[in-house]
Amino acid sequence: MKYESTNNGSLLFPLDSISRRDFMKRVAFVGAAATFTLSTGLKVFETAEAAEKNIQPDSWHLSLCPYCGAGCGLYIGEKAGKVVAVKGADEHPANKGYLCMKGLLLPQILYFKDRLTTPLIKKDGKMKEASWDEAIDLLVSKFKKIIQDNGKDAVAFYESAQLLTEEHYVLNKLAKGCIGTNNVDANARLCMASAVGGMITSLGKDGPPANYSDIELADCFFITGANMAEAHPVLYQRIADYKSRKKSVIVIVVDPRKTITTDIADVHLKLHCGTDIALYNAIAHVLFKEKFVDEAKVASYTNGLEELKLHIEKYTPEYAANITGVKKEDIIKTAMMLGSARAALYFCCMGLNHSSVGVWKNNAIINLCLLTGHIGKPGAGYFSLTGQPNAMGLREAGGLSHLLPGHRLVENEVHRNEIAAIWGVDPKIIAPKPGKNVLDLFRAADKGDIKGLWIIGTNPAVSLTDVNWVIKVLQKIEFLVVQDIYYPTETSKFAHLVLPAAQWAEKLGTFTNSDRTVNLLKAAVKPPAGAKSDLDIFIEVAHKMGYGNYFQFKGPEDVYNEWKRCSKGTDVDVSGITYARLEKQVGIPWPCPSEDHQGTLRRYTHFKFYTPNGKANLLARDHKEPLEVPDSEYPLCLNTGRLFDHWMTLTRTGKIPQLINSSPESYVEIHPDDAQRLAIKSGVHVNVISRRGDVILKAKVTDTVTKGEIFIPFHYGYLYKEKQAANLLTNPAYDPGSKEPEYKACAVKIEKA
Ligand SMILES: Nc1nc2c(c(=O)[nH]1)N[C@H]1C(S)=C(S)[C@@H](COP(=O)(O)OP(=O)(O)OC[C@H]3O[C@@H](n4cnc5c(=O)[nH]c(N)nc54)[C@H](O)[C@@H]3O)O[C@H]1N2
Ligand SMILES: Nc1nc2c(c(=O)[nH]1)N[C@H]1C(S)=C(S)[C@@H](COP(=O)(O)OP(=O)(O)OC[C@H]3O[C@@H](n4cnc5c(=O)[nH]c(N)nc54)[C@H](O)[C@@H]3O)O[C@H]1N2
Ligand code: SF4
Ligand SMILES: [Mo]
Repeated sequence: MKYESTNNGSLLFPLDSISRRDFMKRVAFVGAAATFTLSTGLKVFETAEAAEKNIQPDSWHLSLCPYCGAGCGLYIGEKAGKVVAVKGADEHPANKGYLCMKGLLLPQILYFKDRLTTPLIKKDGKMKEASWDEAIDLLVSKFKKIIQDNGKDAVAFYESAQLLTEEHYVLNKLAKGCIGTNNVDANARLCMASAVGGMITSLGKDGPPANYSDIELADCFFITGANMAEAHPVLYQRIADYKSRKKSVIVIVVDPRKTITTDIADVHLKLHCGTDIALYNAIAHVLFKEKFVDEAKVASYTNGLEELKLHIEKYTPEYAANITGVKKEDIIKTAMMLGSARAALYFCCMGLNHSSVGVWKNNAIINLCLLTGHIGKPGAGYFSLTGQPNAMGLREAGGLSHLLPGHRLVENEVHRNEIAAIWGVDPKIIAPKPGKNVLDLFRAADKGDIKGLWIIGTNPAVSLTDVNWVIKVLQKIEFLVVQDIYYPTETSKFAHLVLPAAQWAEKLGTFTNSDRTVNLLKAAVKPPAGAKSDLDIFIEVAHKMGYGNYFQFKGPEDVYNEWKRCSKGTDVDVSGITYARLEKQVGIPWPCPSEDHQGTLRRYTHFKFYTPNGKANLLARDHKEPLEVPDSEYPLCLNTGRLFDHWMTLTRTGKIPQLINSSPESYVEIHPDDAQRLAIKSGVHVNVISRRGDVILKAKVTDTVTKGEIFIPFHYGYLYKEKQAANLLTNPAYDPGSKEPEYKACAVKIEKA
């Protein structure tokens, strides 16, 4: 058995040269640090049972992976009503047949023992099985009573970017267009909100300019706040493969940690947590100074060139080096690389967004694209990586508390009228004020102002900041509904009503992945008896609430067709994308205004932006420290993030031995100097304490982190083990523009456990 080791130390599995059984055995031994390339030929992965009994699928259904926003195309192998295998779709433009381990092991998630198959109602403190009629009647009567006694805004919905676009659309129509509350927010607030804020303020509209096909056309990659090797492995593998084929390709990675992604970097800018703006401003400073900015040309498509030039005068490489801890020579070198690149792609993710200056960080990056002309041309552009599989579709369909479908705003009267006309409702029903973002929603529930909360497809008792407080609030809510695929989760344990949902492979609908590509997900099998699709649940509730007239949908395609009408003429026009087309063609990127249109790979090719004068905005942003910085009592800065084999709060991947075994418990990365000061050795358990809570974790002494900074993966909730959740420590403070929490910086101390 021969392994190929790439220049980044990750493993390439020449799968066609090993047997399937060998591969399965091997998977069990591979740690979190490995990424995989499955060479074309054998990309099938079966359930253990199917492999054991050599079961061949009866049919293959073209669909999509339900995990990260890379949006890998795959086929679901079905036999006798069960999913027995998946294989990568060679023809899908995102992954060209490759899947990471999470995708390959998908069949197992359908058949865990804790799959919900009946609604549950809490009676006398105990969960009791209930019929669907009982469950929906309870939900409807409780919500109606709360609204009657306390007003429409006493109820709220907290949904998930892992739902289908059709589901977002229907839920938002019910809340905003029928009940009349804008209190619908989503976990996308914890994720993409700052990137969206950055794109809107700089370019005029949400949605990244570039496309995955730009990867193989770029000659420089600027990857910042993104650990692509672990969080978007298939896209990372594309970059790594391309770089190994084309030696002149340059990779620059900006991250406070050394990661698997930094392994392929020509330059790793190991900045202090939260100091990006100083770094990007200094790069801009050098770009001007070294005459890489064609000022006349840039002025022709931007506003604010002179102001920006003046603003960044003080951001000399020396000045920024002091703030960021990055050597001034490296800042200059990076600027020279970007300035001389023909085409650079700027991949950005949560290292930018999880910050109290998240919007500004994205503005400062987009400034660099605009100054260098790296936008609107092959191989170039700002590229906000989508975290969850359908965070794009969620925003398209209006799934945040300030949005309406088609990237419209609740505050805008014209937008409200346009949507009310399509919904067939009185425009006055749609409230003109944005609803509450998720953290404020929990604050309002804490005060007793929100009394009915319906949580769908998200696990805030692990994933929100300051989860001690979140759990207190969950316990206090008068009527809490949780709609999930398993029971229990850390959140559903506090519910008064639990609704069992169908999941991936059991329901039909669309997702939009990172590069604006709309994909169709197939229902390859029926949900377990007793579970219903989120869409069917929303529609049933709408009917029972008395809004049946507005929800006369025969199925997901009907819903999609109504959503399509909302998109017509907007920047996110999907009116040319139909289910019939998506059956034949894997993925079409919007805008796609007509059925003979092939979709838009690249935006802004004419350097016309969605601002009043059509020019993009160069925005002068200043460095600001995180809202909680280390001090003498809490001397360390906590950074949190992801591991390759683990998905979010582990409700799915945590039950798959091949995945969870790579890191079965949480840990904390501590720099050797800090460890020495605290007399801590690798392997011992330590107590990490913030102003809000504490965790007890195994120490990993390593120079992947910088002195004064520590790292904890965020995946583990209390069902795994008490006192492991990184969010027991984090600060529930947010960016004032995007309201996205500062997950990646708060002050902590470490004591021996
Ligand atoms: N395996 C796996 N993949 C996933 C997910 C998962 O749970 N597991 N979740 C998906 C989701 S929802 C998301 S949002 C994405 C997230 O994908 P990523 O954003 O790539 O993942 P993170 O590990 O959260 O953060 C990325 C990096 O940001 C760095 N960082 C921290 N602070 C700063 C800073 O101030 N500046 C800069 N420049 N960098 C900083 C961290 O050290 C970390 O390495 O992943 C998606 N893919
Ligand atoms: N400290 C720290 N905290 C973080 C982050 C971080 O980097 N650091 N990252 C943040 C980010 S970017 C994100 S996106 C959030 C994610 O946090 P969550 O939204 O809590 O993530 P998941 O664990 O994926 O939750 C999805 C839930 O939906 C269920 N589910 C799956 N499929 C379906 C379905 O089809 N229907 C229904 N109804 N339910 C379904 C799953 O079982 C699970 O309970 O975490 C945030 N929290
Ligand atoms: S890279 Fe993302 S979308 Fe692709 S298989 Fe892995 S988790 Fe799924
Ligand atoms: Mo996310």
